[in-house]
Amino acid sequence: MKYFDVVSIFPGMFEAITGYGISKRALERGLYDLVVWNPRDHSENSNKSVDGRPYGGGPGMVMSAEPLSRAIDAANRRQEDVGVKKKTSVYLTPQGERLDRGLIDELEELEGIVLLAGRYEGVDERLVQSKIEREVSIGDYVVSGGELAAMVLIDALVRRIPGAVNHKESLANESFETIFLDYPQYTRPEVFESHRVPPELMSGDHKLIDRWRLKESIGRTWLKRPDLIANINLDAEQFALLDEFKREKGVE
Ligand code: 6GU
Repeated sequence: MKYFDVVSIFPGMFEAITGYGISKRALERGLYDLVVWNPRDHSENSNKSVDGRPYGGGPGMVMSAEPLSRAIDAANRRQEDVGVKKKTSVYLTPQGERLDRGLIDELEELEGIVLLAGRYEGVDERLVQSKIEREVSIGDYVVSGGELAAMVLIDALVRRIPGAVNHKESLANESFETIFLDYPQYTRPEVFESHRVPPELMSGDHKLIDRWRLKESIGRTWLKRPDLIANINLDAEQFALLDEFKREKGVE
């Protein structure tokens, strides 16, 4: 069981993961739990405000430390109540460490994560200093709040929980869970706009199919992600498959 507690002023956004697909089914199967804490419920002023104008001036608003602090405390308390031993607190921000497979590997070791999804120009720095252990970004671009980033992180972790993904093989086979990109997929019909399904896939010869798929995986990685290939030491078989791919495609 994994425990996610998210602090966000838009709890409804998380229905995107609790309400659909693999992450919905994993929740129903009791493989993880997700609670969203709204700082607005922890605001003590009459307008239930959760933000203020930035000291020093400038555009936009800043999320106030106090309601966020109380919401994070409630989130941490619930993690304690359910008996979470290894946990961390993550603030989703473009200033954070880039999310990649290595970071997902690290976070996978934990039983609980408290996630803070910021909005506006950010959150009061004193709150980050006092309540946040790590800062994480999903890439070098800006989205309008931490919610989407938090959901990316949660989904990437949930699909690694044993039992979350139906086909046992599909996890380990996926791009980035292996070193190469995925091979191309085809389904009916056999001919679409005069393009046939590759004959290897229609052969029924599973050794031939596996070899073709590995060749396509290596070839596509070389074509689409030369940066990844540069960091892989191809063995003799892989090198030969890449060579075959290049010759077939008439490249290089
Ligand atoms: Cl974590 N938050 C926001 N608002 N934008 C981002 C991001 C996070 N990571 C990349 N862009």
